[in-house]
Amino acid sequence: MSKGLSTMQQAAANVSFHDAQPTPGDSRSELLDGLTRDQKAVDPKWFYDAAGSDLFEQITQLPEYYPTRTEIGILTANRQAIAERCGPGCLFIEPGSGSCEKVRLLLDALRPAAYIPLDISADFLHESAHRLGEEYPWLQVHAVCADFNQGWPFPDNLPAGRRVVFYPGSTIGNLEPAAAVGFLRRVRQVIGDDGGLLIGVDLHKSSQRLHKAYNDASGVTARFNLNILNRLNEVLDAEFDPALFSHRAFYNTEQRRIEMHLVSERDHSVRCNGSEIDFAEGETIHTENSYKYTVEGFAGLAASAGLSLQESWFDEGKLFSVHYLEAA
Ligand code: AVJ
Repeated sequence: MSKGLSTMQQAAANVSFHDAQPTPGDSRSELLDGLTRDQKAVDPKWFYDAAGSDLFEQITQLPEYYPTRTEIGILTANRQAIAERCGPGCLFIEPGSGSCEKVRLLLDALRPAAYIPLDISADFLHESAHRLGEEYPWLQVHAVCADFNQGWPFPDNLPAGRRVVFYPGSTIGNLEPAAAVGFLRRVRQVIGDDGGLLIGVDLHKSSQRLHKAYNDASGVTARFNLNILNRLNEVLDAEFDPALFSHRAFYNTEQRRIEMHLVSERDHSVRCNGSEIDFAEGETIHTENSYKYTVEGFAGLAASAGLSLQESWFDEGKLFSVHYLEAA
């Protein structure tokens, strides 16, 4: 295998696993760097340990959190039109594929030559790809364990076909606009001149609606946010006390992004990696941005990455959008 890929196991005839052995970044120094800035910050990727993934799953079921069910509705209602855009026999590539749930909504209409899920979590990827392969015996699944922020290593035994990248969930909203353009440029590289991108993007809307989606009445989002402190305690050998922080989420209308923060309830210092980090009362750790776009705004962003918007699908309330793009 090229590019350092090795085929690890063959679970079923139609499923193969490839391990790109992502180089572990220096997690400690990355986290410490964020926590020693003027505005303390932690990257939202740290939310997703086992407990955090479970809490996010609960978030997707909340009455206030409209994105997941709305996107599922859009994909389901428009699968025929989406499949026509992607074309039969494509290579359907999903970075950050997680549980491989949403692709199931499209597979029967899409009939891709292969599905290529990329995920950094090896165990989760193996299990999800294996289950998918069992449920869809006609489907070739080439699962790649990789950090798609470092590169998109593909196995060299892929069938021929146009490459279409699938990036649902408005995950792109976590990125600052400049980084989002960087991600889209990478996609443009991966799909070449004749491929496509199918992407889910949450839409700009009333602050009140957005506020409720990130401040649910049952407090699940608060628990999700606070759980990142447990992660810091593990990775940094630190002593953050979740009882001394509270959840804050608001819509920054100027930048059109939800910001999530953890607010220190009082002046205190936290032992962390052998030294102390000081918090003033009211000081925050910025844990997440979730950018919301207008169609025009997203089309402009994509255009600066060499991608042109071909078609968009919405729910009736225009809460969420799914877009199909091609090389400009
Ligand atoms: C997974 C990044 C799309 O921004 O809505 C949900 C994460 N954070 N509630 C989002 C999240 C708080 C979610 N994304």
